Amino acid sequence: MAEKLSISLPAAMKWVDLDPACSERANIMSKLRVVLGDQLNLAISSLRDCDSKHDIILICEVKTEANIVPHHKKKLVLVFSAMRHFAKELELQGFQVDYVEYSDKHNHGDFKNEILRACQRHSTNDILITQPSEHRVDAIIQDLANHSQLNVEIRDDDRFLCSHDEFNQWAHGKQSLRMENFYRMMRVSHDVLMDGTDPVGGRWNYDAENRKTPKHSIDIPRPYQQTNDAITTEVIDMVEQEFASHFGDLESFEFAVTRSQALGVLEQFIQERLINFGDYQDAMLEGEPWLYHSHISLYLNIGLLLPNEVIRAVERAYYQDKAPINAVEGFIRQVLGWREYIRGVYWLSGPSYKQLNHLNAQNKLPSFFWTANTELNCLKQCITETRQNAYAHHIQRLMVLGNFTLLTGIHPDDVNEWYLAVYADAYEWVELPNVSGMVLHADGGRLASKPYAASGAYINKMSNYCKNCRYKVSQKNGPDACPFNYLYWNFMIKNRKQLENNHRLGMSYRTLDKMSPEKLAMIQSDSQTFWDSIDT
Ligand code: FAD
Ligand code: DLZ
Ligand code: SF4
Repeated sequence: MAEKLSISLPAAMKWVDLDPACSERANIMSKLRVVLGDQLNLAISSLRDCDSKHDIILICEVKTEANIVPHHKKKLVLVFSAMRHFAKELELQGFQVDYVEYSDKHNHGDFKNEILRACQRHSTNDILITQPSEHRVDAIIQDLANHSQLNVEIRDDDRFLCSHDEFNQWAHGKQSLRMENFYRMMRVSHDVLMDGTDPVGGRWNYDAENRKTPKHSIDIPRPYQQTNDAITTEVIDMVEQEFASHFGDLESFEFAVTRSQALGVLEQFIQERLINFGDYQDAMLEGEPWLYHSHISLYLNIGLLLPNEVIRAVERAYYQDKAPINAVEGFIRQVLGWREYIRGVYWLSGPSYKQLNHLNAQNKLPSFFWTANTELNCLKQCITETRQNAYAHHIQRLMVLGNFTLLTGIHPDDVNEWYLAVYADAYEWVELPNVSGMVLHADGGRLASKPYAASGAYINKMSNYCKNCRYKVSQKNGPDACPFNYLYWNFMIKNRKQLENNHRLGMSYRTLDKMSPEKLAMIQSDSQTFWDSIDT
């Protein structure tokens, strides 16, 4: 038996019984249905046909997942509390749940050994699981399936609308994968916002109307809040004790932790924010982290909400005249388009995507990304809000934080680690393509046709951050100039070889070519002086 079982069991743990006769008995007896911390939905494929009399549902809190990066404390509370609430809900539905808590003294702290230990506890060799959402955990489950005498059934992850096969079929033979084309295909195949074969309203995309500059006077509703129950309070205490050194503040934990609460977040978004979602989608306002965004990614990504119900609810709101087409289409494009597309690219690209570094970025992440101790007000605001809320909206992540890491050439490993740690919605399948593809251009343009590099003018246009900044956004060079201004041109100079043939950057290179040698020298020396002042 030891020969066949290439997975190593802890010394104290002996495999109970792997002879075929017993396997057969186990088949009749019970299946171990493993539910991971991001699969918290009764409709998940691993729970389909669950036999409440015989089958055991295993949910386990493990060290490896909690410590793979210094996850934000609020993210840990969200995941553990949602897992515990989901286990309770399953029990109320009459299922048998085996829940392993983080501090259980028998807990081995990783999926493989906890699944094996549970098989032993329940005398079964039959395991059933929905495919994990990321390569690392998928490999652990494949390892169990390939190298042992266990019967492991891995079912498709039905928390998404586009299966791996469908995405691969769409991508097959395409030179470049463009989200807009994928999105239109999804609109048609799922019949979302369609008027026969035409898009509702006559246009596929209303993005041009979604770039309003914020005004101070806009009245922003409060985000969803709930009062923590005993389960969440216990988890908060546990996280405070066990993860004291992790990133982020734990004060005012107000996230939803059950499906019904998450549905409440969605409902509140549709009633109060959707109407303005489109107009202010790209806006950034000091002291207003939540704006008119939906704040549902953290629930979609752990299974408390499913994409189809979100899309249909928002589509319904349009037909009930609750929101205009630019808001509804803009929102649906994010969930039906971007989210599914990003996940498709992640799986199509395989684990090696993580190693890509097309622009050969080698710098270390500045330490102020963890402390918010910087004089660049836009970065200070976005990092402070990230520390407080485990949340920043898309433009903050892309055009402030991401833009800075792109312009200063931070190594993709450092940037990916930071994004995976600090946001409550961060899982590798969604974080990695957004960071390495969308922000850092590390994939050479597979995901985005050009790097989202921008000078201070963009940040000034879309936010009010520059008003309270010690730097002057209107100045291009010198000690008081906005660093984004010279860093932008320095980036274009440094990466000329890789970028100058990109037709979307043609205008920038033509402008660069008109600059005097003195101006170019100033850009480079300001950038060097700035970088030398940064603590990494
Ligand atoms: P809204 O603005 O209300 O948008 C609605 C929904 O659309 C989101 O809930 C989300 O599910 C989906 N969505 C929108 N844009 C994207 C996108 N680019 N990729 C995938 N889904 C999208 N999103 C994550 O869920 N997890 C991450 O780890 C993550 N990391 C990111 C890192 C970077 C550098 C960037 C630029 C974006 C990242 N995003 C990530 C995408 C996006 O920023 C968040 O989904 C969004 O800010 C979540 O807030 P919200 O729910 O209020 O979104
Ligand atoms: C994010 C997370 C954390 C922090 N902890 C756990 C855990 O203890 N147990 C668990 O099943 N899942 C956890 N998760 C979510 C997993 O990271 C996620 O399910 C996998 O990464 C999917 O591949
Ligand atoms: Fe950011 Fe530059 Fe504006 Fe300061 S001036 S907030 S550094 S964009």
